[in-house]
Amino acid sequence: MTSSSSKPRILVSRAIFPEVLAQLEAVFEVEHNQADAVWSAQDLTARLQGKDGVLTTGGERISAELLQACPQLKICANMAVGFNNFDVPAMTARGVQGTNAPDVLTETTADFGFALMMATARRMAESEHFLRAGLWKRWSYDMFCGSDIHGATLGILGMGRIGQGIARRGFHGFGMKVIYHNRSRLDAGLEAACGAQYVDKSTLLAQADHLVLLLPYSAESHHSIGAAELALMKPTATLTNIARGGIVDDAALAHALRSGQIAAAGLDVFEGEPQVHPDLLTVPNVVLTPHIASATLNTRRAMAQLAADNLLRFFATGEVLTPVNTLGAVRR
Ligand code: 8YV
Repeated sequence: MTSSSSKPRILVSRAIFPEVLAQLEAVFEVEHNQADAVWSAQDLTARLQGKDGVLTTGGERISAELLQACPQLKICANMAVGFNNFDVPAMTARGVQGTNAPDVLTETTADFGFALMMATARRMAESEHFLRAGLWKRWSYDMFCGSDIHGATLGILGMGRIGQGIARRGFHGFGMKVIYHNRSRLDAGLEAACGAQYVDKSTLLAQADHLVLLLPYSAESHHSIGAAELALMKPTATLTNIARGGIVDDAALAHALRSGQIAAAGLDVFEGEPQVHPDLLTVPNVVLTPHIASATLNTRRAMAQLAADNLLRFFATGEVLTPVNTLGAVRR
C-alpha cells in the first residue's frame, strides 16, 4: 500500500471514456486531459511532476529523459497493445512498471486488418473517389478490376495474436492458403488452428498474393519492408500494414505503388504519423486510414478499462494484469 495516507497522484494524458476516468477519480488524485489538448514532451514532463502513475496512449513517449525528470513515477499504463512509445530498459532500470493492453483488441483489430486487405485488393477507396468525382459514366469490363481474396495466398509477417486472428479469418472464412514468417515458429497446434505454414521471409514475400504486416515496432523491425523486399513481391500483390509506421519505408512503398512493382497497399499506420508521406497521398492505388484498427467503442472502452485496472491493481496490491517488464522490487 502507499506509505502515506494521501491518495496516489495519477495523470491521464489524453481524453478517455468518462466512466473509466470516474473509476480512477474515486481512488486517486487525478489530473486529466479531457479537453484532449496537444501536449509536447516538455508539457508531459511538467504535468508528470509529483505524479505516481500515468495512463498513456500509444502517442506519448516515455523516454529515459522523461523518466529522469520524473523520479516519483512508478507506473505507466499504456492504452495500447504496442508499447514502442516506452523506453522499457530505462523504465526497468528505474523501477518503473510498464503495462500494455493486449487481448481485448485482438479480434477487432483482426477484423479491420482483413477489411483493409479486402478494400485494397478490390480497390474500394479508389473506385469510391472515382464515383464521388462524377467520373462514372458507364460500365466497362475491366473497370476497377482487382484481385481475389478467396483462394489466394495470404502472407503474414509477424504471427502474434492479431496475425493469428487474420490467418484464421483467411483460412476458415475465405479458403486462403496461409503462409507466415515470425521470429519464432508457432507450435503445431496453433499452426493447425490457423491453417498456417511457416516459411522464410523471402519465400513469404515472393509467394504472398496479399501480405499483411503485424510486427511489433523496434529498431530491429525498422524498415522491414523497403525497396529490396518490395522488389521480391509479385506485381499483382497487395501489402497491408496495421502494425506500426516505420516497419515500412513509406517513400520506397510509394515508389513501388507508382511504378507498378506491387498492385496496391492498405495502410492504417505511417512513419511519423499523423503526418503522411506526401507521395502516398498522390498515388491512387493505396487505401489510407488514420490508425483506427482497434476503433470500435466496445474495444476502445475495454482498452481504457484494462489500462485503468492496471493502475488500480498496482496501487492496491503491487501487482498488475498485463506487465511489459519485470521489476526486482515493487515501488508504491
Ligand atoms: C491504439 C494500437 O489505438 O494498441 C495499439 O498498439 O496501435 C492502437 O490500438 C493506438 O496505439 C493508440 O493508443
